[in-house]
Amino acid sequence: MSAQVLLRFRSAAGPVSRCHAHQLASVSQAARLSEKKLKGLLYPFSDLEAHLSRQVDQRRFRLFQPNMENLERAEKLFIPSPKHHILYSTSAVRAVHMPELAQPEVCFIGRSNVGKSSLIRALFSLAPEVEVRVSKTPGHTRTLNFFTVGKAFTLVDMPGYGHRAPKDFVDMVEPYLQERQNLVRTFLLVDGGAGLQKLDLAAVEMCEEFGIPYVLVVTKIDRTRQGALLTLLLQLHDFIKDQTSTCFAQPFIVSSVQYSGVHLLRCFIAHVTGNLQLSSKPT
Ligand SMILES: Nc1nc2c(ncn2[C@@H]2O[C@H](COP(=O)(O)OP(=O)(O)OP(=O)(O)O)[C@@H](O)[C@H]2O)c(=O)[nH]1
Ligand SMILES: [Mg+2]
Repeated sequence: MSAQVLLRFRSAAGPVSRCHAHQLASVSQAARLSEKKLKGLLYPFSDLEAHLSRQVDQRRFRLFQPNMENLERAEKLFIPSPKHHILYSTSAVRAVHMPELAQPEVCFIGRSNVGKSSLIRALFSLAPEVEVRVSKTPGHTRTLNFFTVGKAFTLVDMPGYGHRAPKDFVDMVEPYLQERQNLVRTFLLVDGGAGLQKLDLAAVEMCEEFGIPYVLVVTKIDRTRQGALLTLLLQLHDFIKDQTSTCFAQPFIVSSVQYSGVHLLRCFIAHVTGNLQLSSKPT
């Protein structure tokens, strides 16, 4: 395995210790919070609602709003067990080196430093043996890194585009996005503080050109003022409506530091990979 591989599975054997998992990593742990804080953590848009003008149709930000029972059902997929291994599988730089897998796959793309690896680390926080390295230095992830989640799905971390991107970024990422048969959803991360940048628009164009289903995810919301975040969300909503055709209508918002939106994203991944049929009880 190359020294540049960022994500490493430390120990495939033995019982899983969750002693290092963040205290808000699971729904049951988070349930100790006050009702308002819990709601803000699981459904981060709820913290912004009060600041929205009544004229804005808020339903469009709640298209995917499963109840807590569904969040907990989805979470089980992210907890390893002797019959359900969650592990780093391999890294690749070219399509020929990519593992041939039948199970559904999701991938994470975005500018370097936007928080892709951090979000994956937060998603896998209930499987702490899966070590995900992040760095303040942009351009840290240099390869496509594959993680298998039992037989349920595969998750792929990608190098970032922009500053310090690998020279062969395009040769690495484009064929993957265009040709990967089992890719069911691409998560395109946008920095909450920076908003949609030129390079993000190029990534959107690429997804549109390939006709692949993708979702916008706004990262680092713990560092973004609420007013700025709301403005960005409204802008993204109009952008998705007017300028995209394969983008999911609702942008997700997350903080990998505070875990906001992470449980909801786990549930969305479980759903789009066909591992969770949503029950219809309201939130
Ligand atoms: N405050 C805050 N910082 C974050 C968050 N997510 C990531 N970061 C920080 O942003 C920096 C970059 O994070 P990474 O996860 O390595 O970013 P990346 O998109 O994987 O970057 P490349 O691999 O270089 O493409 C690190 O210093 C992280 O700690 C977040 O939700 N909140
Ligand atoms: Mg990375």
